[in-house]
Amino acid sequence: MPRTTKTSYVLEALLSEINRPEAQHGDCLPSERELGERFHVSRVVIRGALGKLEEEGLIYRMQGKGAFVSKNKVNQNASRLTSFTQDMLQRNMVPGSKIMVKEFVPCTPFLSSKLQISRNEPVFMLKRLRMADDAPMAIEVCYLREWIGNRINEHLVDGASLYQLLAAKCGITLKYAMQTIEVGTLEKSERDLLGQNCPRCTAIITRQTFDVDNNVVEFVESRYRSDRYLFGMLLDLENPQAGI
Ligand code: 16G
Repeated sequence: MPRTTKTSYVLEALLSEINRPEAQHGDCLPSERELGERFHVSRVVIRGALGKLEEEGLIYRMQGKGAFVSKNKVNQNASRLTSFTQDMLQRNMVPGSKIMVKEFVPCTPFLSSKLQISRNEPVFMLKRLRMADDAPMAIEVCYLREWIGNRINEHLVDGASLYQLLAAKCGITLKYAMQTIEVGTLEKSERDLLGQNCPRCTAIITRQTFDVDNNVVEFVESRYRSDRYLFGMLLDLENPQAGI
């Protein structure tokens, strides 16, 4: 078999491995020697195939450490109010979610101030693992008012969109949100959910979302995989006439 044919054969095989939904950014590929043995080809052929994958941005190499899967980060527009489902669909990714917990919990002083409700009112808590193309992306813990929880509880199944249910079952029209983004670290239990190869560093986002009548609808605290996300925003000059 000519060398170019062997290279294409190895390339195709590696591509299908990299494109598997389970393959994550940062996964280490086997060494050149191991790949050579697996495909029964020389190291020159393996290097040729790895070189092409690197050119395409599908892997990256680190001196002395090997080759790693590169999956582009999701660039989330942090200035627009969208749902996770919308975000993923816009990127041609399949949104998914797995419900970890959904239950009514007592209100705390913190939640009463975030949801702007009395401390006597129980709160509906929804904890979900959010996925894109079956790969874990974030853990979201969402708090909603009791009446909202009562209306949506039975419709909340894995994969359902909360924002769609808020509109369809509660007649809620969302208007704006106040969001914070900070850097934090994941606990072991969170890494167990997000994947063992997930970096310990995480982006913690809180969101307080309001409806058209300025009522708080949800308070959410999410932990996003720092190797899969970056947050972009459009900045306007404070006073365009005056310049900087
Ligand atoms: C986003 C929102 C979250 C909201 C969820 C609804 C951030 C930081 N958070 O993940 O507040 O609850 O979308 O998504 O963007 P869904 O409609 O797909 O369930």
